[in-house]
Amino acid sequence: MTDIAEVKRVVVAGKQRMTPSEALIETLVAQGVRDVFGIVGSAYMDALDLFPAAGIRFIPTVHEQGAAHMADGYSRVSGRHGVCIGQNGPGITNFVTAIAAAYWAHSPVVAITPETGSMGVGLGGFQETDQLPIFSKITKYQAHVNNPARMAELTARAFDRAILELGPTQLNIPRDYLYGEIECEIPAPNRIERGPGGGASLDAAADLLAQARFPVIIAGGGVVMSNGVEAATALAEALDAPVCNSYLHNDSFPASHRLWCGPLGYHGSKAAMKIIARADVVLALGSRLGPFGVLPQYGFDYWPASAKLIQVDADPKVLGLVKKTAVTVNGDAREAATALAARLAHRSLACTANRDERMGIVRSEKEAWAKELAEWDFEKDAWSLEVAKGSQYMHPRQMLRELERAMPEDAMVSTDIGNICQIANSYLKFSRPRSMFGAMMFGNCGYAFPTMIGCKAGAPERTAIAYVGDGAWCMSFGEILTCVRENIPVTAVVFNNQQWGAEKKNHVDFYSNRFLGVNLDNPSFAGIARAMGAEGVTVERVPDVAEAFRQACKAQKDGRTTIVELMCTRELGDPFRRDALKKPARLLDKYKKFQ
Ligand SMILES: Cc1ncc(C[n+]2csc(CCOP(=O)(O)OP(=O)(O)O)c2C)c(N)n1
Ligand SMILES: [Mg+2]
Repeated sequence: MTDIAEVKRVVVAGKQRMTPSEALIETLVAQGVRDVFGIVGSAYMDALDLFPAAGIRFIPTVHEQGAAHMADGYSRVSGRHGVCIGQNGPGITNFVTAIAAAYWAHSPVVAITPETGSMGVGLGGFQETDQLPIFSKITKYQAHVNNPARMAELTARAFDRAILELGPTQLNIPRDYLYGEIECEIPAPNRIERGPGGGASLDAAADLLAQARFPVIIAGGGVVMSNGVEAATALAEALDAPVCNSYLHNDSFPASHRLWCGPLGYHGSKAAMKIIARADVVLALGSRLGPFGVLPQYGFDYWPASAKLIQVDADPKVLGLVKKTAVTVNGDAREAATALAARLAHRSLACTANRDERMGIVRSEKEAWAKELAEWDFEKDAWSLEVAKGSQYMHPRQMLRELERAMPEDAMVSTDIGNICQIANSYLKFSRPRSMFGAMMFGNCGYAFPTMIGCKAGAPERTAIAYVGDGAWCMSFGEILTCVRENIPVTAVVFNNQQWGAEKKNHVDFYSNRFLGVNLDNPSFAGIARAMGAEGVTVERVPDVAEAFRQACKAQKDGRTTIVELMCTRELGDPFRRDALKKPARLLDKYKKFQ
């Protein structure tokens, strides 16, 4: 067996005769691909055969959805492409949910999708489906290899476009086109440098910031993706402007910094919300200001509607899309932050006059929120009080605080979609970028665990942690086998409240506790983990959480994956979709009682 680490990754130079499989693999090498996630299939076996000799590791997964999520996590942590591949037809349709998730996470994932052979298309042979329309709305670019001679060209373009357009792309290959002989040259990667944005818009943005009396910065995902945290920090310091993280980007500005306020959005920081509510100028740096991330929270509509908004983003299509802007800058977040700081360096700033007062507000709001969280032990609504009464299990907030206390410095944390995972948003603080991997706006249950396996594959030296609710866990725990078989150790923290809690909360709030399909009768998840070759521990008491979590994280150093099953009460925090649900109205007699 070839030792991949020993392989010299040199791409063949100049025009050469080769097979299309060889052209595909050589182009992957040219693009810097080291790992590919997938499930084996006859459709691409001719290319797969060459992976080891090319120095590419094939990481077999349990499910293709897992493979594509892993590619997403891998790309988010490394800033490089994540790549997945599968069998034509069902292997490829299994990618769909995860590619949609990667789309909304802006991840440069390349889905390689072998397709029915060109001579069989339309005949309804085996495993046939039209694979381009399926991905047309969830990819930034679709390359279809319409002739084997174009294999290298189109492969390279799929990789280039994923970086250029900040999102997944598809490389669709009729399976018979991997065979034969072609003559081609392997293209070098075409990386296009991004600039800071237009000079006039940067001037206008600098003018607004210089005149601002209470400037506030929102650091978005673009700050992370552009490696722009230092530049954002320098700009914030130049203005002494408080900085909020955009929703689920808690790693876009260091929590240890005096100007950090915490995340906006669902179960975010009240301090961040109260501070931004005072802004007269908001600089959204590398953020599309997605509508779900700026909704009122805690009964408080914090968005400063009369403030002047400067929005900076690398994608021009998101500028001014959701919130009314005063100035838009189409640029890279890091470059734009640097350009703005340079423009402000020798100017007098209106906000210098009230600096001490502003800093006092930032300090006191942060202290107040920290105190509120420290004293917020459990949910206080009638239903939560009732179900938690007499339960021997843990209040989620107390448990989340313990996890926060024991969080390793180098942690990467992914969060799933669920009530407890969202409450965790208040308790996740990071000092470095590429540390938080929320399920983002596609919001699919089952995201966090496979994504974190991909993160660990991309950054094996860091501690990998997935937060997952018990419902979502059952969608994804199969990938424990990937951790074990492939020696990719991860810690999964499973919040076992025996329910699809986030949806149950809607039954409580809107449907008079008419529960349907939300209660879960669970097996022992720790036991399942052990049966699958991982470690499994169950924790029922708050004082035991931190130690179990620490041990599980430490075990990664010995290559061991641990599932920490935390037994929680059935209490529930604020609902997800208060914005989208209504009290039921029934017009037909037979349904009248369902009000
Ligand atoms: C794939 C998918 N199916 C269904 C949903 C709807 N949904 C959102 S949250 C949720 C409940 C999550 O339950 P669990 O994972 O146990 O976490 P909890 O809310 O109990 O903390 C469901 C079913 C979804 N977001 N994604
Ligand atoms: Mg649950």
